[in-house]
Order: sequence, then structure tokens, then C-alpha cells
Amino acid sequence: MDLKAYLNAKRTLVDSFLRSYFRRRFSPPLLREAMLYSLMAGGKRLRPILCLASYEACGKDSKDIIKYASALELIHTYSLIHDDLPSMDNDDLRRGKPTSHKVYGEAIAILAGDGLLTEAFRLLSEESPKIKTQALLKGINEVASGAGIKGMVAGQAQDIISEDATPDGKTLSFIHRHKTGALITSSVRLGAILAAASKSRLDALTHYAKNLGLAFQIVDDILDIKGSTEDLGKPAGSDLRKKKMTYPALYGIEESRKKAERLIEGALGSLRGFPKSADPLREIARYVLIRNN
Ligand code: GRG
Repeated sequence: MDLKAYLNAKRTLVDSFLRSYFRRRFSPPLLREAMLYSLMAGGKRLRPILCLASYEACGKDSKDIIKYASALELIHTYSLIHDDLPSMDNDDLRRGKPTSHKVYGEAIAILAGDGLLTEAFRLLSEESPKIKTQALLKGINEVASGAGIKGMVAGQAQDIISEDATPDGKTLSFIHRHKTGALITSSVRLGAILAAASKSRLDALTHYAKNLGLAFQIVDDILDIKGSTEDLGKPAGSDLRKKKMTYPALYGIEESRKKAERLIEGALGSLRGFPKSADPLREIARYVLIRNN
């Protein structure tokens, strides 16, 4: 299959949903502008695409769930805005553009993030004729778990607490599995839950997503060293400068790459029983190893 064409097609669907969702103006205009500034700055839309691909892997038509998948991008974008704040990572560049607080000031950046997070759950709670309410409720619970205090927020807190600390494998694994892995896992699981997948399918997709999420973050750590600021759209080398706990810092680049490769093999293995409609998930897993941003 042509992964590039697949990613482009899905990104276009998500982008046009988001554009149309926010077409109506609301007050104050500056809040809307700040939300849209970060949302439309050109992210890969990986989390929505994973959700759509997971739904398709369960034999469904992903057009049914564009709005639910898009809600994941609102959560992801909020997390990036807050992550960049002076009180967190204090970054000036994101998605190749000045960060939200650099353009709008800290207070509006915080509120833009708050707005995106809250709006995501409003969107997720809108009923749809294609999805059973019971499945939707389960999906909302899933996303709240992945984004919240048992997921991304916990990982971010541990990441901040661990700056300057001596790297150790257990803490590092906790940070990566929660900060990045949890929302990726919930994205894949949301697709399966909305498709009312069987328990064995949901378990297999969860295994796929956990492997993928950790591999994604390990590759991110490597790109921070090997990648360019231009490709990354954020300053390269910032993990080192901030003395972050990373896989290369603890295990070296070679061992980290091998670890990412083993995780992707594991992810592919968990899709063994799935039909051809799971090919996008398979290709996305392979792509994670060769991405440059
Ligand atoms: C503020 C609660 C809270 C959490 C922030 C996601 C996150 C947690 C921090 C971001 C720090 C970071 C750069 C992590 C590396 C992995 C990652 C999430 C990269 C950004 O995601 P991509 O590559 O970005 O999907 P795009 O811009 O393509 O959407």
C-alpha cells in the first residue's frame, strides 16, 4: 500500500473537519485565534490517523468517526502548548513556528490549551448515529485515562520531576510510556472501542499501540540528537541541554535504535491475526523507524 497517500488522505479529512468545526467565531477572538494558531500549524495528525486506522482494522469505514479521531488532535495540541510554557520546557519553537506563549503571552497560551482540552471532550461526547452510546461512553473513559492522571499528565509530571536526576531505566520507561505512549495507546484503543471490537482484538491492538508508542518516543529521543531543527520544527539537541532522561542518554544511540526495532517487530507481531484492512497500522509501525520528524 502507498502509506504516503494514505497519510495525506487522512490528514486532509482531519484538517478539513477541524477547520469546519472552528469556522464559527466566538469571543474573545484572540482565544479562537490562539487555539487555531497551534492547531493548524502543521502537525502529522498521527493520533487521529491511528484511531481511524484502528477502526478500519476492525472492518469499519473510518468516515464514521472523523470527529472523534479529530478530538485526539485537540488534546495533543493542548499538551504541546502547555509543554512549551516557560514553567515547563520553555521552548520558543514548535511545528516550525514560534510557540503559543511567544506569540500570545503565557496566560492566553494556557487558556488556549485549556480550551482545546475541554473542547475535545465536548466533541467526544456528541452522539453519532453510527456509534452506539455505550461504546462512545467507553471511548470517552479511555481517552480521559490516556490523557489524564494515569497517563500523559502523570508522564509529564514525572518528566519534570526527573530533570537533572541520574537516569534510571525504570523511571525512563515510566516517563515515555505515560507522557507519549498513553495517548497513542488510547488513540488506537478508541478506534477499536468505537468499532465494538472483540476483547481479543482490543487486546492485540493495545499490545500493538504500547509497542508503537514507546518506539515512537525512543525514535524521538534519537532524532533530538541526530535530526535537524528544520526537519523537527523544534530545536534539535534540547533534551541534552535540559538534561532530560532519554534512551540514548541511558543506553546509547545504537542500543536505543535496536530497542525501537524490537518494539516495532512486537507491534507487527500483534497484528498477525488481522486482515488486510490492518495494513495501514502495519505500515505506520514501519514508518516510525524511518521518520525524520
Ligand atoms: C502538558 C500534560 C502535558 C503533557 C505534555 C506530549 C507531551 C506531554 C510533551 C511533548 C514533549 C515531546 C516533544 C515529546 C516527544 C514526543 C512527542 C509527543 C512529540 C510530538 O508529537 P508529534 O511528533 O508532533 O506527533 P506533531 O507536531 O507532528 O503533532
